[in-house]
Amino acid sequence: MERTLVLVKPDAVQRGLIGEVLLRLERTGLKIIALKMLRMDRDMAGQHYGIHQGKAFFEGLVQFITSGPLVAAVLEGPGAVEVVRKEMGETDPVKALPGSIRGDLALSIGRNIVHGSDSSENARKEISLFFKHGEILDYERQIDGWIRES
Ligand code: DAT
Ligand code: MG
Repeated sequence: MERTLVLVKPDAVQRGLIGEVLLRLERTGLKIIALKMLRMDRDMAGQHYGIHQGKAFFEGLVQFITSGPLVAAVLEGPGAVEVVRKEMGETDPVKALPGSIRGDLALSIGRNIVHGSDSSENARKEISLFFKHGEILDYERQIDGWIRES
């Protein structure tokens, strides 16, 4: 089953939106199989956002993501990566559609509330940066038969 990494970023924590963001993602039917609060350090931020190293916004991005605690989660379900990206909306909240997390809750690209992996392969790498094996829980929910066919 597909998995994706979600970060409820420091702006959302400060604004009291942890529950709101997780609610919107959880109610899709995706299953939360790992969850923790932590503060990223520069080294971890560099690894997580390594692909953006050298870009004009990189330093600001690292400053922001390390500026306070965030919530990290692993969500599992069919099409988890795509479903979370759709719920998040476009990177720039001004362009993100109403109904999406960023469209409804944010205004600025550098304070855009939420991260979701952009591919299954990147999800695997990102998940391993945030969670040890034992922190990811393999469990069934009785309701799953009402959410997916198998
Ligand atoms: P996403 O978070 O939608 O996957 P991304 O991977 O392109 O977007 O960029 C990672 C984060 O970096 C993004 O959530 C916010 C920040 N960012 C991206 N482009 C930016 C820009 N042009 N100016 C400022 N911050 C930017
Ligand atoms: Mg990205």
